[in-house]
Amino acid sequence: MLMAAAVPASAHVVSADADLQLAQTIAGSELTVVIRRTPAVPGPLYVDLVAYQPVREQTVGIAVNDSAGTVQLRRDRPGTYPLVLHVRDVGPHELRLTAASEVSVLPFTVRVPRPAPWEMVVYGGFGAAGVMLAAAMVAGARSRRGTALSLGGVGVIAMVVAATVAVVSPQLVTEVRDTGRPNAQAFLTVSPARPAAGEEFTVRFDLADGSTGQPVDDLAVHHAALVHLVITSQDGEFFQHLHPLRTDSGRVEARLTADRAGRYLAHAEFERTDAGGQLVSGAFEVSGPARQVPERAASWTFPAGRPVTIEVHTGTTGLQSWLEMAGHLIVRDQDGTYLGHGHEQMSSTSDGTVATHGPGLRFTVSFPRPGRYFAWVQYVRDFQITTAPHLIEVTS
Ligand SMILES: [Cu+2]
Repeated sequence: MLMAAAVPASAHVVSADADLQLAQTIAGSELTVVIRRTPAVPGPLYVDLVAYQPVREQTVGIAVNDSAGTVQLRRDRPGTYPLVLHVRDVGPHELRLTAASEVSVLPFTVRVPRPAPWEMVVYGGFGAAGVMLAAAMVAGARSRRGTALSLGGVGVIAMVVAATVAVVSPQLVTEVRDTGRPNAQAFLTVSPARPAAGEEFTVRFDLADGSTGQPVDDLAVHHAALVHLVITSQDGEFFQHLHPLRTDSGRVEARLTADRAGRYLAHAEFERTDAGGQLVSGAFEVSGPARQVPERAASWTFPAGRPVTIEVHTGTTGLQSWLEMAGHLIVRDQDGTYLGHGHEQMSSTSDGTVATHGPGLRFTVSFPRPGRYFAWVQYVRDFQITTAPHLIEVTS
C-alpha cells in the first residue's frame, strides 16, 4: 500500500510527444502532415496526410530514413490519408515529403517515454525495501534476531532513500533553456525576379542567424507549421496563406500564381527553438495588365491602440481545427508595414471531444494606428479552407 501511495504517478514521466502537425503547401495542394506519437522504438511510425480542398490528383511520397511510402491523393477526396512507416531509433529524424518536382525536408524528434534516473532509484528503493523487510520477517520467524535486524535496517534505509527521492523528484526534473537568440535575418528572392500575373513563380526566404550568419536551422513548429507565409497584393485584393517547403538548411520556398499586376508583400512568421516569434517581410513586383480595385465598404470600425473583439459569423457549425485553431484572422495595414494575427482557439468538452465550433468566431486584436486595414478570416469545414476578406476602418 505504501508503495502504491508513494511511487510518483506517471505524470512525472517524460511522455511521448503529442501528435506533431506540419502544414505544407506542396505542388498546389494544401496539406497537413501529422506524425502520430510513437508507442515503441523500433516500431511503426504512423503518418497521416490531411488534404484540403481542392485536392489535386497526385502521388505524394513520404520517407523517414530508409522507410518510404506513397499516398495517392484523389481529386475531390479531401480528408485523411494514412500511411505506416518504420522508425528504428529515438532522437532527431527527417521526414522527406515529395510531390511532382517539389521536395520538403522536415526535421522532427522521436521521443519514447523512458524512466528517468530518479524513477529507477524510487522503484529500486521500494523494491529493495520490500525484499529486505520480507527477508527480515522470515529471519525473525526463524528466530535469527541479528539477521532480521540487519535486513530490516537495510530495508528501512532503502525505503527512506526511495521516499526522499520520490518527494524531491519534482526538483530533479530540470529544464535547460537557452534563451536570447539573435534574430534571424531574412532575404527574399522571387524567381523569376519579376513574375507575370497568371504565371507560377517561387517565393523564397533564406534565413540567416543575425550573429553567426549561418543558415537558421532551428525553426520550431508553431501553429502547426515551421513557417507561415502570407502573400498579399498592395491593394489588398490578393491574399494567400501558405506553408512553404523547407528545401534546404535555413531555406523555405513556396510556389504560387498571382492574379494581378502590381506590388506584392511577403510576410513570413516563424519561431526559433527557445526564442521568440519573428515576423519578416519583403516586397516584389508582378507584371501584367492592371486590374480595377472595386470600392468596398468597411465591415467594422474600431478605435486605434486598444484591444477590440471582432465577431465573425461564418453561417455554419462544425468548423474543423486547422493549424490547431478554429479560426484565423490576419490583418494588414494599407502600406503593408503592419501584419497582425488573431486566433479563435479550439475548445474541448469535458469528455475530451472537440466542441462544435461555429457559427460565430471571436478574435481579440488591436490596431496600432488609425487608417484602413485589410482583414482575412480563415476557417475550415469539410476540409475546405474558406477565406473571407474584410475592410476595417480604424479611427484615432
Ligand atoms: Cu499558417
